[in-house]
Amino acid sequence: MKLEQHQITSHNERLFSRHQQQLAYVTTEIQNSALILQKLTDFQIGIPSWALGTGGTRFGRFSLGGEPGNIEEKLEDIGLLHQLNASSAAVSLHIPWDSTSNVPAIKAIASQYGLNFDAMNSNTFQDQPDQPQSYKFGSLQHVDKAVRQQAIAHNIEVIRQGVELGSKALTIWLADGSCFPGQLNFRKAFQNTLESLQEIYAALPADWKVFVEYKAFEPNFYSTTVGDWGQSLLYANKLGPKAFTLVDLGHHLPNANIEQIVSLLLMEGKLGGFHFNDSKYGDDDLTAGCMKPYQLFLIFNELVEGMDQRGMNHTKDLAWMIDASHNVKDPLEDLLQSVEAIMIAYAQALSVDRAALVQAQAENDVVRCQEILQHAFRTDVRPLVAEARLRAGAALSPLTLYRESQVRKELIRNRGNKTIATGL
Ligand code: PSV
Ligand code: MN
Ligand code: MN
Repeated sequence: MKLEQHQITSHNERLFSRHQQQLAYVTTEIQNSALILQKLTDFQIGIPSWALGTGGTRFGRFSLGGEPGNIEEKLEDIGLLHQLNASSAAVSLHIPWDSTSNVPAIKAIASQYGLNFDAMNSNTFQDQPDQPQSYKFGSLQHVDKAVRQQAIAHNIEVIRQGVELGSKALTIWLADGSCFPGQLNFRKAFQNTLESLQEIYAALPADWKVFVEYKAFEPNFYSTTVGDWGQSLLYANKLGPKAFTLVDLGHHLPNANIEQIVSLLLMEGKLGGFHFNDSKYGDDDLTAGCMKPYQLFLIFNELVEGMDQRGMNHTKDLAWMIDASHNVKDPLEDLLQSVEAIMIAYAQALSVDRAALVQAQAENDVVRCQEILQHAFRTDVRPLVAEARLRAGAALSPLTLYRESQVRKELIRNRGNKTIATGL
């Protein structure tokens, strides 16, 4: 399903005069609004192929209907998102959940919707029906070399598929770890994982990157072998210049200062990518910005400052991605909300009076520092985000248009009521 251009145009016409009033106000409030608009227009974020259906929990799953059953339909859904917000131009695939057996067809659909292929994700946390070795006790860390070899070969195969599609990165998230004290020799597990990663690294094409994603807990509940940013950074440093740390916002212990982690990883040139989501408790994978919007803003504040310091391109030099799961919401609506929240936080961070902050920090004027940040956070930048969409030919209010066009009803009509999309 695709929206007609006239649907977007007439939606925008209806909202236009109100939008203009709001925009006029914010552009007088914010000095660098022209620059922010340019950065927002350039900004694109990857959508994970596993976030397009309702995920469920181990207590059950409630089908929404109209969910994509294959990669072609997933691309169609992301195409729709991109039509609505002009900011979702990439898909991140998960192998073997996504079958890439028909590369020319997949590439043709992607280009029809203006989509590229973001980082490829391997899966060595589940056993596949036809595989000889089991990942029950880990994959790249496993005590048995045959298991490690199988997991290495899988990652290399994922790179191969990614090369065909035009992707430029591999994300490795490992469930490896232990559930009970004594189960694992930590150093051996680390060494085995490092050696395995080295073999995968050696198979990376020259222009590829590998992202080592960390997570503190789950499915293992005593130790995780890539459990925090320190472990991930150790691997990334030992592997070489093509290896980077990937920060998933939901993968930290409670109250971790994620913005500080981001700042230091950037300083080291080892921040490679992001999985945006939000959480109240653990790896909840909720809509970005729904629980801790101030934290999201503070993270972007570090990103903007750190990237500018290093002369990095905000759009190209980091892999921006969403990693979410939906139990009660329509996934497409949720993803529209996430992208909006991320762009709001980005715009707010871009509006921080950086020279004033530097000066206040130098003078140890703590109150002024807080005032500067909170002024940016409390300024309503939503009209700027909407204007960037308007300029890119997308909808002033994507969620409103999604509902008005009855997209979900149409998807259910096309795909049926009892649908399952692969994913977490
Ligand atoms: C599991 O926690 C997880 O959500 C990781 O964040 C990965 O990025 C994702 O699954 C896909 O493997
Ligand atoms: Mn993740
Ligand atoms: Mn996760």
